Amino acid sequence: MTEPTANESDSLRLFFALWPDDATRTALNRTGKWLHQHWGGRRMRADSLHLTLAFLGSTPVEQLELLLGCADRVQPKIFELILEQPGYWRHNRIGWLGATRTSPQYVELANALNATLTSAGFAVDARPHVPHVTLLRNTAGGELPHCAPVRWPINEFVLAASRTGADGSHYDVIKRWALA
Ligand code: 2AM
Repeated sequence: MTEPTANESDSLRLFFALWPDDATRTALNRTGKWLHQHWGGRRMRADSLHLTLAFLGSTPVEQLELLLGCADRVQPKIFELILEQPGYWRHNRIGWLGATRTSPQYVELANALNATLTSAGFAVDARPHVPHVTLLRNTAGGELPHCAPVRWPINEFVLAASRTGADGSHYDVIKRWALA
């Protein structure tokens, strides 16, 4: 397990996510470059690309063990995620790549994680979950172009912590869970 860096108040900004393998990261980054040509804005660094499954936000480090125990109880199966739908949110100026159809295994994984976290007393984001990989920030968006699908073999999920640096957010993977 990677030692996370806690801030002064000993809390971490945490989220569970799908973390791309090298080939998927390259494909997502290529789509980010292409979408940037259409919509402008600021591209996410390749090393920061991910898909959030459950967002916890600021969490006291003493709750980390409880959190890891929650994830240990989730037993998802390997599946493939196909991302082919670009999208844009006006309220936060994010340009993203998502899925028009998510597999039942994806829904099971996201639901199981959110359910076990909620039952342990963690306050997860309660808004409807839109599976997406953020590719652009501060973008004007525009027409939705057709996009080459990115096929992502999912064989693990991770717990990650975010820190804010001068050049944007940085993410540290704290622990990985292999899918069966
Ligand atoms: P975003 O890329 O759409 O901003 C780390 O910040 C990750 O958590 C990012 O994937 C981010 O999504 C997501 N995130 C940040 N705030 C969130 C919130 N309130 N609810 C759900 N996800 C959030």
